[in-house]
Amino acid sequence: MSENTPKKGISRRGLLGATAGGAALLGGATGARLALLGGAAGVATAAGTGTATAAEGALNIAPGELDDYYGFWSSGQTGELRILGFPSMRELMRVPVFNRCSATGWGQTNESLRIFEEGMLPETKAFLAANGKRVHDNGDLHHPHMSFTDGTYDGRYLFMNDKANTRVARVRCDVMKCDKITEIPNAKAIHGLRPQKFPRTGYVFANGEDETPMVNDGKVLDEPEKYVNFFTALDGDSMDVAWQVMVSGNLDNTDADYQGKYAFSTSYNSEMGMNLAEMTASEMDHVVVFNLKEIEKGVANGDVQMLSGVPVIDGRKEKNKKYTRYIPIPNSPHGINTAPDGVHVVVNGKLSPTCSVIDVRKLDALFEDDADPRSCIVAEPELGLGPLHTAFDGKGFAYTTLFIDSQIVKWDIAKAVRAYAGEDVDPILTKTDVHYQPGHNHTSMGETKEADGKWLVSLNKFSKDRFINVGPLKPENEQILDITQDDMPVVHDGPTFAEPHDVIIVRRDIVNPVSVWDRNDPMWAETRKQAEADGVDIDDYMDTVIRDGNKVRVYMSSQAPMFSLEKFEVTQGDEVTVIVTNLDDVDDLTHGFTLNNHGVAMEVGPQATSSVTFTAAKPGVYWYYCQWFCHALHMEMRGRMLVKPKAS
Ligand code: K7E
Ligand code: CUA
Repeated sequence: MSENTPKKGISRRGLLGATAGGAALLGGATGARLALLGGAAGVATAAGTGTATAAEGALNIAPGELDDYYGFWSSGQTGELRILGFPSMRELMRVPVFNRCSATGWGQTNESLRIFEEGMLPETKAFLAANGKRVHDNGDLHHPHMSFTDGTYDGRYLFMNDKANTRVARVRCDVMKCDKITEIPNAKAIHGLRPQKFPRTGYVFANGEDETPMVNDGKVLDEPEKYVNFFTALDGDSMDVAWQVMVSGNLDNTDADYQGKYAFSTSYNSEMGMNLAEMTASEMDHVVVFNLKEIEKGVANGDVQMLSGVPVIDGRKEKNKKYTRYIPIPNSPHGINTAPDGVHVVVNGKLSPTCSVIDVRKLDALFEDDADPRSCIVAEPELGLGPLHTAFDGKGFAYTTLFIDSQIVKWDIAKAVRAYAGEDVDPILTKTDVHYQPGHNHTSMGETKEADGKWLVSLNKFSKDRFINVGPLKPENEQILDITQDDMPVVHDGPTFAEPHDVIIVRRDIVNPVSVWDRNDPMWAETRKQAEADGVDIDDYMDTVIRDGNKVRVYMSSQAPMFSLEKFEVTQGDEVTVIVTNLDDVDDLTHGFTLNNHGVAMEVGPQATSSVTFTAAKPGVYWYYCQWFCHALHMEMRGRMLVKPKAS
């Protein structure tokens, strides 16, 4: 890997600017091949960081003014969802999903544990128990996407994947909290995720990235022919797995059409290789096209095998051709993006300098016998080095990230189609340098039929010298480009912590969260049942301690600046559950419950109920306090738990 290390005295910035240096980032033979493939396309043509113009006004949201868009950001290995105001890039909220959150108690409160455990596979429960845990406290959240109705966002839900622990989660947009986490059986490492766009979501499509032996019982390692992979369709309303399709090759990213007929997934390892050399061996990989109507028929007719309780269609290459088609695509394709025109689907070549454009109107014919598997490709423009993801402006232009060139390239879809048909036209309009190594990009409303062509955000994996140094671990850099201008200048840098993969930019009128919880919210329905059994009304003032064997349930309410209980007593060894209802019904009046030296803390939003359970193992007096600044007497909002020593 020595060629990847910049020599002393050569600036990182300068090295990355050069095509060969950029290619070397990928390392070894792959990098060398990229450099060869790149040719002239590798030469940067753009002006650098643009000088801000008209966009400056729109970007500069004055104090007290509101953004035009919600940005829903993934956070990669941090495992949470982030909400930013866009285009100001002000971080508004972090929504814990696959992670353990110290502030809110996510992963610790009974309400959140229930959500984690409801959708968990039995073998995972057993594995966690063997490790003294109830939930995984990490996740790798790559792709947040909103539910659709009729081809555009409908403001109901956000769906997101966990690559680390093979899960799909849902966040309710009314309260911006996670309400479902489904662990996907059979598949391993859910990566690509997209909702069905039409007629509605409907299905949430989720790709399995890591192949495993068909019977994964620890007896097979080096027999690649026994490895399979799974494409999963969840029901977005119930979050149950509706069906799966067994496929050949691995699956990377996915998208759906605007007709409700097809979904598509890229595969960078059609070879089913187990190491880097094997995975990148062939020049052509593929996109798998899933025929939704045929798959639904197959499931209804029982043309499935049941695996872990899920109906699984065999859609492997050369099998039942009615369910899937494999379109050869050069070389290890990564992102796949459906254009707002409802017709074109762009497949990003990654190790190939090209994007392949599918015309969805040609997909029906693709499923006829003996159809040329590439007959649906209508363009394949050479864009530059390392195309990863493409965004759209709704005006016929596409914007592709070039990872190795560190650029966004703007190109004309119609011209690319004409060039592919033999006409002498250049589809490339302009290239803008970004800093550095962009992965995903996204345009305002760009993955819907309401793409508005105003802004593009480029999610850059490296920030290098762009900010003052914070040590060996650098922030990433998210840049905004003004795509209303022909030269699409960079108008904003936004450093960010690990590791936003993807983002959606949603018009703010579509998203309408509440400010105060509804007392009948299902989030604490189970807690309510227990309270009813205990004869406690959790909607009212409460200061009741129920003893039930060695279980103690402490019911209290909070109203700024007081808990209803200034003290309570338990005995060493008791299993204690503290249930708190926040009776304040004012905007922005969140309380918390933190118990000193017990690792216990939870958020209790206005009109919410939260509960937490722990074992009182240490005799003594322990103060609990409110950790959300709620009142001038917030510091005084505290009380004592007495743990009496066990009589021995
Ligand atoms: Cu990072 Cu969408 Cu997981 Cu591309 S993915 S860069
Ligand atoms: Cu209640 Cu601070």
